[in-house]
Order: sequence, then structure tokens, then C-alpha cells
Amino acid sequence: MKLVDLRSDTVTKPTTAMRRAMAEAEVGDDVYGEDPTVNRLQERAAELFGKEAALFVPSGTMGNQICVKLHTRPGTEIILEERSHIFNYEMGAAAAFSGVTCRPVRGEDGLLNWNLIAPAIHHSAPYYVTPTSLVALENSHNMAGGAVLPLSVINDICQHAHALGLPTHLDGARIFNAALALNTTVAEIARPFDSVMFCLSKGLGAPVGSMIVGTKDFIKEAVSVRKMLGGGMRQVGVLATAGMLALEESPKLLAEDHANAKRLATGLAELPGVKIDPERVQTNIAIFDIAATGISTAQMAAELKTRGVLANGINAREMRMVTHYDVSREEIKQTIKITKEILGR
Ligand code: TLP
Repeated sequence: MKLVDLRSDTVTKPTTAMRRAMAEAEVGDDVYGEDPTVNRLQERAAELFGKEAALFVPSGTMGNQICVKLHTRPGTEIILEERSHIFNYEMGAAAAFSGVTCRPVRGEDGLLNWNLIAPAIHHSAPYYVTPTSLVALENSHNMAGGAVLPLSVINDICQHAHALGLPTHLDGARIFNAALALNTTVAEIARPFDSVMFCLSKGLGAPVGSMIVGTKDFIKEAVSVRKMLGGGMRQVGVLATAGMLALEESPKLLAEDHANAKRLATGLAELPGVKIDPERVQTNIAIFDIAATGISTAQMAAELKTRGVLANGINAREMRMVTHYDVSREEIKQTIKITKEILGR
């Protein structure tokens, strides 16, 4: 039985075209800067994002943490949203590696704006107050159900932060999903940020890899920090070539993922005890509350699994389902039917 895997968009398998390209990739030692495929990918990413330079890194976590390290100094504080990835799911790396604390701010439905951020900033506070060194946003916001920060809000936050001399970083793991939902380009979203991390290995389907983009100077320093973290890779053109296909070919497939997430949310919203507002499902993530069904999220995940659907609970009340190119419209229908069956027992 083929499993319908909705645990994440990280579970996609490389396409046949990616596998072919990987077998034939032109490679060199990237620690010497001599892998032509990696160099092409980096140039193309910089161009697409409207930034001076880009760097291929093994994971989104490493990409975010390189940026945190470069923007901050030990003993300072990053402002971010309460449910953000950097704060919750990177093993405390900001503290362990960069010596910074995180000041989480609760967004409205996960979305920050300058009015929420401003009171949390320590700018000209007394000397003994932990100074703010970075504002980090996430777009789309994973644990806010893939919610998207509008351009006007991003621009406003970055403008205010810059006016205080604070750099801004974007965790754009799913920035292509955000761009589609906002009907804009990734360059337009990236424009006001000093650095952006985005993932090739999520909805874009590459087997491995993320990128950071920024100024030439920033990326030059990022190369050293990546090496410090053990992320200097050698004939990595075999991966970069899959990344290149992900970058060029996959964004056009995301509309179907968004439509599937909306279909899923619409179907789930009709089930007894399930709480989700399909209107708020803007990208490829559906987070729904099942507390009122009397079934725990662990039990729901287990029941789904026995029927061939994989999905994770993200806490005691909520399940997350993520659509991607390995899940069809038919399988979404099937998932709704199976969830209904479980609740109807
Ligand atoms: N997200 C994963 C899990 O870690 C939660 C997922 O399944 O969604 N930023 C954001 C917004 C992310 O969602 C993720 C991964 C990362 C960064 C980290 O990327 P990786 O897994 O490549 O280190």
C-alpha cells in the first residue's frame, strides 16, 4: 500500500529528472570553490533573490544559524515569533553556538507586526538590559499553519528595525509558497532583509540543501562559519544539480499543493469536533485542532497510520498535514474520508 505521507513537505522523493542530473553532474571540490554546479546554483539563487551573493548549505537549520551568528554577538537577544522554527526547533543552537537569547513575541495568529515587536526591543535601554541584536521573521510561518506575512508588514518591520540599526533575517524555508500566496516574487519578499535562508528540500523537492542570500561580504563570512560548523562540502555538485532543478522547475507546481491544502482544510472543517478555518489556509500547511473530538493527537496519528495516512500531532490538541508534489488530489479526498471514518467510530 502506498502511504499518503502528510508529515511534511520534506518527505518528497527526488524526481527522475533530478536523479538523472545527479548522475551526470559536473563536480569539483567546493571547499576550494571549484564545483561549477554549486557555483551556478549560487549565482542563480542570488539573481532570483535580487541579492549580491548566495551560499549552498546542507540544511535550513545550518543556514539560519550561520545568519544568527553573523548578525549578533554573545550576550544579545533576537526577537522572533513565539512559534518560530529558530526559537523552537533548532536545538537551542542560537544559545549554544552564538551565545544569544531569544525573545519570543506572540503574533496575531502567528503573524508579527511592528506594533507587537516594538515593545520587546531593547534599544536605548539601561546598560544592564540585554540588548536586541536581530529581528528574525518566518515566511511562510510553519507552525502558524503556513500563514503568510504581507509585503507591507514585512517592509514596515524591516524599515523600523533598520532605523534602529538592527539587522533583519528571514527564515524563508518556504518563501516560494509565500511568494505564490502573495502573488509576488521571492526577490520582492527578500528585498528589505539583510539575509534570507530558503530551503530547496521542502516543497521544491530537492533531496538535500538550503541556501542563504545576502551581500557579497556577508556571504564571504558565511563561508567561514559554514566551515566552522562542519558544513564545508566537497563534490557537492551532485546535490546542487538537484537543487537547481528544484529552483527552476518546482515553484510552478506549488499552486496544486496550495489547492490541495485548501481542499483538505475544507473537508476536515466539516468533521465533528475538528476546528480549522479553511479561509486561513493560504499555502501548503493545514493545522487543525481535534481537542473536541475526544481523540488525542497521538491516537489520531496512530489511527491514521493503520489506514495508510501519515501525519503528526504538533501538540496535545493540534495535528499538522502538509501537502507536496508526492500527494495527489485523490489522496487528499481519501485522507478526509479516512479521518471521517476514525471520528465516526
Ligand atoms: N521544518 C521541519 C521540522 O523541523 C519542523 C518541517 O517538517 O516543517 N525553518 C522552517 C520554517 C522550517 O519549517 C524548517 C524545517 C527549518 C527552518 C529547518 O530546515 P532543516 O530541516 O533543513 O534544517
